[in-house]
Amino acid sequence: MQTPPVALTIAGSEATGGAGAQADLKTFQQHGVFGTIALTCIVSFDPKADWGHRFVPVDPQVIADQLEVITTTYGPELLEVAKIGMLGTPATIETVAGALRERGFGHVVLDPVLICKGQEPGAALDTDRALKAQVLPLATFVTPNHFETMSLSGMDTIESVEQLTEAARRIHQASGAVVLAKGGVHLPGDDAIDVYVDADRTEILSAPKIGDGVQVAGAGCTLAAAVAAQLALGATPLEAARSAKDFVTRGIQERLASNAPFDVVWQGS
Ligand code: PXL
Repeated sequence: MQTPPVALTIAGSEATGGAGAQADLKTFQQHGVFGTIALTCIVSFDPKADWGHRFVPVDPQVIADQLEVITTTYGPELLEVAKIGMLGTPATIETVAGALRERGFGHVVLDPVLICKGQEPGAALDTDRALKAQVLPLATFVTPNHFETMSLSGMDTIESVEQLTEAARRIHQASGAVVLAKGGVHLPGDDAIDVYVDADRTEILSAPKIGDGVQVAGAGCTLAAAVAAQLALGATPLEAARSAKDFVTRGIQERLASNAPFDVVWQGS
């Protein structure tokens, strides 16, 4: 009998396997964590239209059903980490927030995917607002990218490590969650900088930028899933952040090329 920790991802399918629930599940498996998925939506890039997102939400009742059976199958002694990826609609957010309030999790790792190309801008704004109001307060660990960090902190520009740090502190103060704000390729310099903030400390995580401006899909999903997996294995939040940064850096170094205009992270190294 195996007794690995179990983790849940509440995320969308990205058919090509680069991002979303597919990246999460592969990341969990690579860490020796047993993965479960409550699927929120199905994204199919459109190769005939610039690889834009074709987006189909899963019926909220079907999302509630998946969460019901997962949390009934695995009690809190086995499953205490939930990772949240793309939710996509206000109705989905309502359903997921309700389920999270009903069945508490020790750790809720939120990758606050704010904008999905191919969605109506009006709908996306509603979705952003609902995510901030209903899901962010339930998160214990949040991993915003550069754009999401500006949106969640209310800062108009983030062009330096100091500004990224200030933004991460603001998000921590407003939400209470541990924050890992990702500068990625958006800050100047040779390094990809992420800023970690919890109640006691601020830490700058740094790794050399990889490739020559190459776009890599799935890095954000993989990072948050690796944080979730490490927490499930008993790491502290700071240990989880450091380890996840290393994991995603390796995954980007060993990425796959494809016919899409972006490469994809390889979790299997
Ligand atoms: O990387 C963000 C993301 C998350 N989840 C799904 C996606 C994407 C980006 O394409 O398709 C399902």
